[in-house]
Amino acid sequence: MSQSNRPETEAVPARRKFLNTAALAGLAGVVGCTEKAAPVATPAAAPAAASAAASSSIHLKPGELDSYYGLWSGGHNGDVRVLGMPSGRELLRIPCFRPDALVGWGITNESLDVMGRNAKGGPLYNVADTHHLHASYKNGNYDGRYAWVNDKINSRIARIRLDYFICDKITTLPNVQGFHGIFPDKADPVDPAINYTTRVFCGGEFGIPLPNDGTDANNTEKYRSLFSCVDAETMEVRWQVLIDGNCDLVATSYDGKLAATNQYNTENGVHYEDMMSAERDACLFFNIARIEEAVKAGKFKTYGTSNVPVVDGTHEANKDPLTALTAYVSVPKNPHGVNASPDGKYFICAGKLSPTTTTIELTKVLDWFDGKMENLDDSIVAEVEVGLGPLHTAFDGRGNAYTTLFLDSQMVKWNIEKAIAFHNGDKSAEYVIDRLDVHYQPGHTNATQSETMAADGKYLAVGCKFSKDRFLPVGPFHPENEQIIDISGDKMVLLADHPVRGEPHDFIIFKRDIIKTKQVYDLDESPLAIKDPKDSGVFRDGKKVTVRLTSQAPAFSMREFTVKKGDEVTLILTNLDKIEDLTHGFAVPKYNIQFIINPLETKSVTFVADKPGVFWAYCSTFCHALHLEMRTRMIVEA
Ligand code: CUK
Ligand code: CUA
Ligand code: CA
Repeated sequence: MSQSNRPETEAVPARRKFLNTAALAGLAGVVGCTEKAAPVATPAAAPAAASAAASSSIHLKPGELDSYYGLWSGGHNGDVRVLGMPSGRELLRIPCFRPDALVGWGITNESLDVMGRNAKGGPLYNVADTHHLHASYKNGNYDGRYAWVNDKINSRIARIRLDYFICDKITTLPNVQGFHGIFPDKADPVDPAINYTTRVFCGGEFGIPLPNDGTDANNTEKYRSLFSCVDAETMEVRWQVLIDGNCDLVATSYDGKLAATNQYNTENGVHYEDMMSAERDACLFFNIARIEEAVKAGKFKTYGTSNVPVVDGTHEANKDPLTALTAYVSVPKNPHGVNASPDGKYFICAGKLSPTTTTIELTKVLDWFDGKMENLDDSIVAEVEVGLGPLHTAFDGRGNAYTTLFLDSQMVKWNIEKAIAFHNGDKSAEYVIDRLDVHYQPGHTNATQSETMAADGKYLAVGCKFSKDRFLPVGPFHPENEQIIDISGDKMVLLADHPVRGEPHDFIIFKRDIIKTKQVYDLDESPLAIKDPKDSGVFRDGKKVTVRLTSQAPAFSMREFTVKKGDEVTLILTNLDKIEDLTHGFAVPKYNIQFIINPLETKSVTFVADKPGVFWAYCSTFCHALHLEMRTRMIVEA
């Protein structure tokens, strides 16, 4: 069904018309609407009254615990934020891609082993841009093992261990620039016994010449994007798919058979006008079992110095449905997010430059791959108008979808089956159920358990990209506004605003009982652990010196230790306090050393003792009434 000949529904007034005139007019619409609400935005429709009327309260009494965890991508901080929900209280930041001065991430050897080192031995990069965070699945629900987060700038994927809430591995994707969408699979496409995550899929957004060694830099025809599969356990890149167009976000099916990415640049354009020149782009599906067969059969190439197998997923090579690795379902102009409904039936692409959402039925996509359905686009079961600038969709497990409308600064709640009925010609099907103003310009949204089969439809969080007038002014750079909405009833009710530092994108919210954390370390986690304070000391091997130290409040195992100027010192510290919450720190003036050490944890740092003198290495985390006295002297002899 084309955009123009569709009758308006009552819920979709005429002003929400598709901006399908000229490409530039479309973009003008984007910019114009953003400015519309700036900076003298009209106050929200009585948010205070709304929250007072809310059936559920997000206010927790002192000592009361939240019922959900939230994991948020930390944006340019390159970390992961752990929130209690629905209170929105921030509990922890897990450093991944960038140094962190509290934890000592980027300072300790253990963190540098994860981050990678530059030529001087420091962290490989100091910048990051995390967008998408998703967790491992089992039986269609989160299993509390891992979460993964992307770094768009340097095409890295980090894994978080959800037992210790630490980052334990980072992998750089080869042949890719602008790694954006990320999603773990939920089952194996072939082996039914594997009903849990073993792969993580990664979308490459920016086309580059392959290999990107300067040869074809000006030959834009040769710019390509790849879709990558990373092994959930080893974190090695298993395979990649060469595609036409680009990847943006990623979704996976519950049966493990399909992954998909929305494509806004099927044009392979290098300028935005080119990227928005086509009326329709695509949602590109990957047949996981067939791709892995092709890899096994040796039907792949490699590029440059990478030995990751790359299979051919281009249009040209995949015309026969019975052997195709990929399928390009058409979706209106420059779609954004793609989200899987919790009943496992549909992927929903948000229109972005089109005021529509496109609902694709997965069994029909599989029918096409099996040669049972001729026209691939017949897998589109609904394409309905929802409002201006649809970006991302969440679900309540009751058949409703909640889509952010960036330009309208609204959440729209719509019913999927009614949208399908409307698309099939039942014009009385009122699929839009509710709209709520949010503040302002929402990007990602997610509901409690939304992307699992256990979606429970209690709370919805909305990541608003602009806060404008919602908080005390703090100069030109505004915080963003994460809003919390009660979606348990028919009407959405705004419950709270939370300022956040820029710029988190995606997040997930899940029941607290999914997480089983270890509250103290296991001494054996580190091969370097010093299990007995008597094993402390200074051990010399030429110019290489190992200092072995333990901590037990309120003292370190050595009151002083001596090294010589020019020594390469590796200091290993084990915290032998086993009481929960008894964390010490270790800070050395002038040596750029500071890290924390949790109960029974071991960390090490390596540095050259290039400054002679006395250095009071002190405990930097309040641990005891004698915390200030908890020190040791590092003496560097000239
Ligand atoms: S993108 Cu940020 S609002 Cu990177 Cu998921 Cu849509
Ligand atoms: Cu140990 Cu403060
Ligand atoms: Ca496009």
